[in-house]
Amino acid sequence: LKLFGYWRSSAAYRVRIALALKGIAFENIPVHLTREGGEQHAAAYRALNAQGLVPTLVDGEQAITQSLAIIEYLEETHPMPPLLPQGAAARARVRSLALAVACDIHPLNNLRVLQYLGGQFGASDAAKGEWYRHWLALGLAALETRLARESATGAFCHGDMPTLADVCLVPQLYNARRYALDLAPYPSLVAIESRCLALPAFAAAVPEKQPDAA
Ligand SMILES: N[C@@H](CCC(=O)N[C@@H](CS)C(=O)NCC(=O)O)C(=O)O
Repeated sequence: LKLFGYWRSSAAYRVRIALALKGIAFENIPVHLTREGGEQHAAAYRALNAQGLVPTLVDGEQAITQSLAIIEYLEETHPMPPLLPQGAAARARVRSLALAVACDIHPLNNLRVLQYLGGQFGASDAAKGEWYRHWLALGLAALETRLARESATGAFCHGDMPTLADVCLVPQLYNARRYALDLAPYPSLVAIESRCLALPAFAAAVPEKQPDAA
């Protein structure tokens, strides 16, 4: 397996956590997102990933894009340990928490969105930071409400084993720290994050431990 990613990409970070939790060996192939305008835009990479985004997982002849599709592929090809719980309602809850991060927080704060805000609308770095923290705070507040009030929450987002929801939450909180969001309003999220990061699989996947970390 080859993972095309970038140390600070939170979508790639999700996949690294899933690979580590499942104990799957892989080759890490860095795609630098800012050097020379961004290697993700090069024709050779776009041949693998038409969107020009990381991550891409290559398994033999298959190139799989979209971090959640990659993780569901890993779940189906390497079921143990599972990242989705048993039961339709429980699986829907975990996917709903994961998608709240992956569909409603992350895309608004992606590099290309921030670059467009600056290039097209003249947004300053300070304005881009405000934008970033606005969407992040809105999304994290809803997650905090859910995780605090729903009885299915355990030591992790769902019960006492890490799931796809934790795999998405932890990289998003990394981004929150990077953009200096005050995390005090999200005690449930921070407690779950610290339990995750105490596990070797999560610890091994952190951006600073990757070979391409600047
Ligand atoms: N929904 C996609 C998002 C992928 C994505 O946006 N990746 C970011 C890094 S976290 C990226 O490649 N950005 C490059 C750019 O914006 O030019 C996924 O989950 O894989």
